[in-house]
Amino acid sequence: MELDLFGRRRSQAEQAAVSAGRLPPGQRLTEGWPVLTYGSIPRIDLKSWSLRLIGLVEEEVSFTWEEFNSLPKTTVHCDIHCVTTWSRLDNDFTGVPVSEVLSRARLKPEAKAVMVHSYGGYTTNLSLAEISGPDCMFAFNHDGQPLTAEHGGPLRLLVPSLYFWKSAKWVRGLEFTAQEKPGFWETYGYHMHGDPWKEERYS
Ligand SMILES: Nc1nc2c(c(=O)[nH]1)N[C@H]1C(S)=C(S)[C@@H](COP(=O)(O)O)O[C@H]1N2
Ligand SMILES: [Mo]
Repeated sequence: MELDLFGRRRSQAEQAAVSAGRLPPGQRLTEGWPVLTYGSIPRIDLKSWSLRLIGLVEEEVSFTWEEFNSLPKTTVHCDIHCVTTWSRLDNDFTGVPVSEVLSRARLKPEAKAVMVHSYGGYTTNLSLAEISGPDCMFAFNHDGQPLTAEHGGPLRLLVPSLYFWKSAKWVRGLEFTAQEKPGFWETYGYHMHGDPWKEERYS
């Protein structure tokens, strides 16, 4: 039986995840799927739902729910890591790649960063390079089922390479900016970047 950094025993599954190089430092495997939300779940009406691209764009872009659903979709298989130390392996998220959405906007050349806005007021910041990653998507489905409201349905952002607070639930828009400004948790000391393999938890 192996011990983790804190002298706790690891389960066989957790030890296998460590050996496979899939459990970042300081993380534990979780069963199920915890819900982490600051505040309450926003009420969202699909008839008035939109996803908007604003800020440093030549023209603002807005998708209705029907328009958004007609975009090309893909599935990403990934592990997710919450800064509160739980990790969940082998998730299948289905949705629209961020690259598909960005290709429908004309960004100004000064655009280098993104503030992600959610229904309910949550925000989080990312560099444009980070959110353009090939595994980043706007997800509707998890493991073949529509995302429940508590997990961000009808639509959430997925940025699997960073701590999960960057994967904004109930996403409603991307605001392009020249400089990266701190979002909600980043204002309270969470790291601006948030790479779990570098343990970029707080700054
Ligand atoms: N809109 C919104 N998105 C959010 C949050 C939130 O409070 N509001 N919490 C973040 C945090 S800290 C985590 S770990 C994940 C949790 O997603 P889950 O509840 O589906 O596990 O959502 C992230 N996205
Ligand atoms: Mo989190």
